[in-house]
Amino acid sequence: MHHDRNQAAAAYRLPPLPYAPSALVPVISTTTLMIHYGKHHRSYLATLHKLIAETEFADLSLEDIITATAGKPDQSAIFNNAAQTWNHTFYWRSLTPKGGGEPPAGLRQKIEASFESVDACKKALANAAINQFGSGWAWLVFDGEKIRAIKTGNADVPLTQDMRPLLTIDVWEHAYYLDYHNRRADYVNAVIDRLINWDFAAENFG
Ligand code: MN3
Repeated sequence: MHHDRNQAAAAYRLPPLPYAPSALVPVISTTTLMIHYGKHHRSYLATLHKLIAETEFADLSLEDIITATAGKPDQSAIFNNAAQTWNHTFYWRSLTPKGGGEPPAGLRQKIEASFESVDACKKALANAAINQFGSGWAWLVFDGEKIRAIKTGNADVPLTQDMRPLLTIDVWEHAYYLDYHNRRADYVNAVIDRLINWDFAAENFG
């Protein structure tokens, strides 16, 4: 590898999982986590490397690749693999073994101003996740004024819509099918009740 690529290349290494693969049991099984992280996430990153080698994107940060390729049909393979790489890193951090419960005070105030209550916010996030048709993601985002619950299809990420992601839930079938089969709502509700990382969301809210 050429020396001036080192900095960009570092950004594309698979970040370590922030916990052991068994840490989210019983909500997410060790097998699901090992395949999801070790195969799916790794494969998006490996494909991205192949696609951008020797291109104008080779030295860009992941976020810059996503922004530069969003909405361009001839760059959709690069966009999809860059966004899926980013989304999964963000998803691992959106979960934590002793998660769920209530958000910290600063974030809670903003949630109550945006949704009336923390429970209403959790319901809106669950509805976004359950109602996403096909593969995609549910997100809490800050749009500059309010916190909102939104959904995106396939690899799409709110970064390209000028919204700041606070946390995400992966609703691709590979995220839950081994553990929950077709019961996506059970996966989503268990994640929100027991794994969601409100401290991470508060950190992103700033
Ligand atoms: Mn996934």
